[in-house]
Amino acid sequence: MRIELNEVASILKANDNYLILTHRNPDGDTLGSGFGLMHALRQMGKSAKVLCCDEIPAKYSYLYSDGDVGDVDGAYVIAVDVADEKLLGEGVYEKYSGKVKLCIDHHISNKEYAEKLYLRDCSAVCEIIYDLLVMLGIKKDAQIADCLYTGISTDTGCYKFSNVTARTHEITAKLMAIGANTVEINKLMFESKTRGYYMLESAALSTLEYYFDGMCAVMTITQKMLNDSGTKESDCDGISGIPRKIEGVLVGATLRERPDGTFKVSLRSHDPVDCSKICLKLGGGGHARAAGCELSVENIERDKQLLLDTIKEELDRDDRIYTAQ
Ligand SMILES: [Mn+2]
Repeated sequence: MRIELNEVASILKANDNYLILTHRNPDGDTLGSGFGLMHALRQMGKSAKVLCCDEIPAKYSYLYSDGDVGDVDGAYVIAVDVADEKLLGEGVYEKYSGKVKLCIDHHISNKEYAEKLYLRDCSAVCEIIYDLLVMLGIKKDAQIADCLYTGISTDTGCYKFSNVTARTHEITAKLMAIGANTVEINKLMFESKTRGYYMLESAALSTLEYYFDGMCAVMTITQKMLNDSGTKESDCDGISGIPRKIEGVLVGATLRERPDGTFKVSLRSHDPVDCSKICLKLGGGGHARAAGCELSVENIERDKQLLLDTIKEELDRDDRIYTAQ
């Protein structure tokens, strides 16, 4: 059931003993909104913890302290930035499937799996958490400001993506005034990559293929490339944005091989190509300009062709796409 933000505030006031779930391969928004909400709930005198199926990458360590992460028995379960229950990931999904009471999300593709859902199409869940904290009268300290700034800056590609609105900047101005360490966070999130990352990027760039008069670019990252470069998933933030940056490309796809041989597909597009529509047809989801889905292991060539056909359908859908060239 969809609810309004004031109902979310009432729920948070009425209950206690919270467990906040993030999505697997956690990013700045799911962690920033999770820990931001956790700090706020504690300020309200409630107990709260965050649970993630994967290890939290070290670069996010400033968001929390020891003891903030873990499972809680009999908790009121909240999911943040999780569009589909399956994205809770191994272990957490099995345990909490059908048990999420409240979901706060900004993915238009949200599967409505939670008992109650607050959904708003905005740049980051952290924007919603900001409004929620204002409504709850929470004193926003520098720690909370760091959490929310992390989510907003990472989900907007440091304010470069089309999901940025005037409101995004207004909230950010408030977070800066409260004391968010924007310079330090920007350096950690955007201006610092491992040596392995650049080895991986170089290998990945050599795989670029172009389709449909150069309107689609496909980049492939294999397990071998990941192993040779010694990179972890969390070192590769932003790599999926590369194909879309190429001149003339309207939709960029990055295919990343998992250890089991399946491929994770990340799509990025320019207006008016809708990645969410393409990925929904293939069992995934996301936003209009950034979405994802999976390719099975049995027949990668067949599945890749299906992906290309689905992209082509979306490119053909709208005359503006061709006349814009
Ligand atoms: Mn997000």
